Amino acid sequence: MKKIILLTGFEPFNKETINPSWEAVRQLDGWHEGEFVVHARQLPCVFGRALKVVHQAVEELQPSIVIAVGQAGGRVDMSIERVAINVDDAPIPDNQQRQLVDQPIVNGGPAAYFSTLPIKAIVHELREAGLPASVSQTAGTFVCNHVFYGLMHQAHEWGTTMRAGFIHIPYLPQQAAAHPGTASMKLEDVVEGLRIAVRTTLAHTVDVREAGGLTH
Ligand code: PCA
Repeated sequence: MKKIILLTGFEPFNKETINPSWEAVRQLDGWHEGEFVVHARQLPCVFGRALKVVHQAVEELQPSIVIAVGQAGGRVDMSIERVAINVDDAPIPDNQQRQLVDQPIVNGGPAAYFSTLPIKAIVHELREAGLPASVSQTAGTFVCNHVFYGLMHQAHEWGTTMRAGFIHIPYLPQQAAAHPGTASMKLEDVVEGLRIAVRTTLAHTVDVREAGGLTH
């Protein structure tokens, strides 16, 4: 039996008609890499429900690795998230018109969880491949951070060896055309970047030591 890598992407939100995260991960559904096979799942952009879909997929598939992916319009590169924080503070309503403010994701849960992906190695390999990438110090406080935190909490509670993390990606060029001045990445580059992220995760159980922080 093949081991499973779960990739998730989101449905469109905030008046967009497309979400590059789902467009990219769906292209990798069924991709075999050595003893691993990728399963892609779409998440609703809805607090609570998105996490439910993730929890169910993890229970059902028992993946070795989970990489959740989301759109971050305005970001300039593939942002490999370092940390998920235990708060929902939505700047806009979710797709069910709910706007949670300053609510813990898990009551009494730890303030934060770190990604267990080799984030520095992924940034290194993406840059080597000519793709823009950086470590990100915040996944925001909207549905993406919500899913990231809930996923890491699930991994922690279960005490599994499952490794998990989150990658934010920029707009597609067609979206950026409607938001002048914002950066974009072509879908095929994002798909290739995610392949690199998966391969790098498989190759590195321990992260590389390389500077990736910020002064502010
Ligand atoms: N991006 C949003 C939620 C869904 C998505 O693709 C976020 O960054 O929270």
